[in-house]
Amino acid sequence: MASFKLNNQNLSQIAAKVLVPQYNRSILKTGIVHVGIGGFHRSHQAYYTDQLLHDETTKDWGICGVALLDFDAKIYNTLKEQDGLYTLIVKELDGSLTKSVIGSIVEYLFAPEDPKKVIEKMASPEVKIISLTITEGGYNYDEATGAFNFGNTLIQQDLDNPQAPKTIFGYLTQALKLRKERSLKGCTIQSCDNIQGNGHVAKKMLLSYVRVAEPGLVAWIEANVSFPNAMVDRITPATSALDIEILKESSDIDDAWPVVCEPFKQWVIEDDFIEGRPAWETVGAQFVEDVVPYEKMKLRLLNAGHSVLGILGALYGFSTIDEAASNADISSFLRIYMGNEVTPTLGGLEGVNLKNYKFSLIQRFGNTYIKDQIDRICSQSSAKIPIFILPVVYEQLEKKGSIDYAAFVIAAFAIYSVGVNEFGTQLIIKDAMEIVLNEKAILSRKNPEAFLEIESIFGKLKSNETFVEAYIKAYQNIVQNGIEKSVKDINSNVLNEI
Ligand code: CS2
Repeated sequence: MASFKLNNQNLSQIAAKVLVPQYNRSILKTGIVHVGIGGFHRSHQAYYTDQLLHDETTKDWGICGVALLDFDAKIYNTLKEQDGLYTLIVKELDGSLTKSVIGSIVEYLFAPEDPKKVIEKMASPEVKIISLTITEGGYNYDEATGAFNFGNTLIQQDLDNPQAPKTIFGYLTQALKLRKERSLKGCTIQSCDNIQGNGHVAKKMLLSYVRVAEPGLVAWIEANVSFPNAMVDRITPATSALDIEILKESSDIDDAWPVVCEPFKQWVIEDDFIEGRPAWETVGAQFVEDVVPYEKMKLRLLNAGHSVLGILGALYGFSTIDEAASNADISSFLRIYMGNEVTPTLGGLEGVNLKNYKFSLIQRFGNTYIKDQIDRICSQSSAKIPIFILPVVYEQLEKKGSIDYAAFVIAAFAIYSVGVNEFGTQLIIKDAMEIVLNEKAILSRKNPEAFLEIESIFGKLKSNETFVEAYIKAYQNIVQNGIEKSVKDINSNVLNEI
């Protein structure tokens, strides 16, 4: 049977097999501009919003998706050809697929094609929220100092050429400037990235830029723009050609870029939306006063857990996260890391059963249907490690707690960054710091400490004797005895904690 290309016109045929939006998309106002319309936005915020739009009274919260980078042309073109529609495929724990067509993205813009249009959209009075998934590295701060990185050539270009920006900071500055000049209201800038205090970081970085680019705008932003913190969560691997094929075969939908994800989802948000917000709590989001404990829990357990599985898994020669999670030694390593090194840094979490949370993570990582790619997890580790792993190291060093497992992961990452594992498998280093990582990794073969000299990742860690000692021990153990034996060794003296 022929398949139907996913677009408005074919929705009624598609509805015979898959749930489609039950609301009138053509009358929605665009209340949200979202920058970064990758898989995660489409499995998370756009999904929650779609659920909400099924409530007939809600018409103000359509989303305009902005593709910011040249690299994003493909997703822009796909959304354009499909009238903003895409299929969300939830891979349930029993392997069944729950599919639905999501309709909350009602407009889409490609910034490199028409920067002015994006600036105007962000400044539009009906837009109340500009939300972001621009990745951890997109916030442009120096890990070691916490300061905005003016050395970035794109930032310099935005300062020289403000009307045709390339970075999110250039866009936001121009849009907020228009709002001020036109005596319009402010808006909320809502980060949806995996960063501790993501709202605070977004605010601090934007203001650092504005202080140089448009100093007259600083006070207006402080008074008229809010930056809520949030914890976001839903594992969303890269879509494979097989996912596209299966969708076509099983549901007759020809979708060039469906999104696949796990059933679990969580969104904990600080209720600080200066011009109002969708009632996302009616579709499962939690609004709380203080997001910090939730963020810490998620970044230090889930995201760090992913990095542990990804980096060790790559050295073992695995290609998906579930393969790494089902290896008994890696799994013990992860449990001990979570129990002995992360948990002591989490403090109390009212209303959250931490033990259950950790157990549920082990189950989520082990979901054999998700096939989350180790390459995806290891990509951009230079931005992830300082957020997911190093804060735990600093706190543990301070209170003289264990750091051996974290040091082992860093040593494994130094070995990973050579680009090939001990079995001869090529490892993909997809990272903004790829060249430095690789150079230092090669130097580390003679002198393992060389890797810790990358100050923008490791700050002053190279002068901490306790850490360096544990790191060198782990490095030498891996190189001399191989990854499998060295993971067994480090696990051998410790109870299988969680
Ligand atoms: C992952 C995240 O990028 C990573 O390393 O840990 O993408 C993770 O899958 C999401 O944060 C899940 O919410």
